[in-house]
Amino acid sequence: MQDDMIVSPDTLRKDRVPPGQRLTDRWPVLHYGPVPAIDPANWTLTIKGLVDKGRKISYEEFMALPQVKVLSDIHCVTTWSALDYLWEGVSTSVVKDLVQIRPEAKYVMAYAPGGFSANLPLDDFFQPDVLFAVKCNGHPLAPEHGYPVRLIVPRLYLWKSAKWIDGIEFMEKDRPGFWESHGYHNHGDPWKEERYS
Ligand SMILES: Nc1nc2c(c(=O)[nH]1)N[C@H]1C(S)=C(S)[C@@H](COP(=O)(O)O)O[C@H]1N2
Ligand SMILES: [Mo]
Repeated sequence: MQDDMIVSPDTLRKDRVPPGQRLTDRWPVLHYGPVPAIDPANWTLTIKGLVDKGRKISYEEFMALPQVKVLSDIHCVTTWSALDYLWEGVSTSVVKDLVQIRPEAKYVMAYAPGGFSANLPLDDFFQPDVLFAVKCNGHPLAPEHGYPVRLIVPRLYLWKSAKWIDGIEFMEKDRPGFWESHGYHNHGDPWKEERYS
């Protein structure tokens, strides 16, 4: 284990597989709509909502930010789980250095092309194992897994981990995202089986 690595706490459980889940050793691909072809030269991360001043970060600026490594498992609500993913990318906590978040902000919405969104309480978004991932297990993300940048929220079902993320919005009031408006649970804790609503 590398000493600069953040270990997601659920990987340290005696039984790492949440209730109702089974292990798979291949990595399924799951999303709504087509895989967008994103040229990093045109990719930006928009930070908006309850911040002092909205920002649009270019890929070059983004890649110059400090990076972290996170070890986590992944759990899809469709009942597959997979263990030991090593993510590399930018910790969500870096956003606090890029913008001043207003104290009223309690939720964040993550956005991706084609109308995708996923909502999260700020407390979940700013856990130390949450990151904007650019690599998985030493390789850049494959297009179908979110290239160039995806969110990874290890402690919640994988639908919160927006692939191809291109924006975040800080909000005072919660609002359902894409899957949450299609019957998925608003929160999505796999250990509590918060699957559907
Ligand atoms: N942009 C986008 N991200 C998304 C989705 C989506 O439809 N669009 N689906 C989510 C769901 S339901 C799952 S299970 C995971 C699957 O990630 P994977 O294809 O890398 O396994 O992506 C999540 N992120
Ligand atoms: Mo999913």
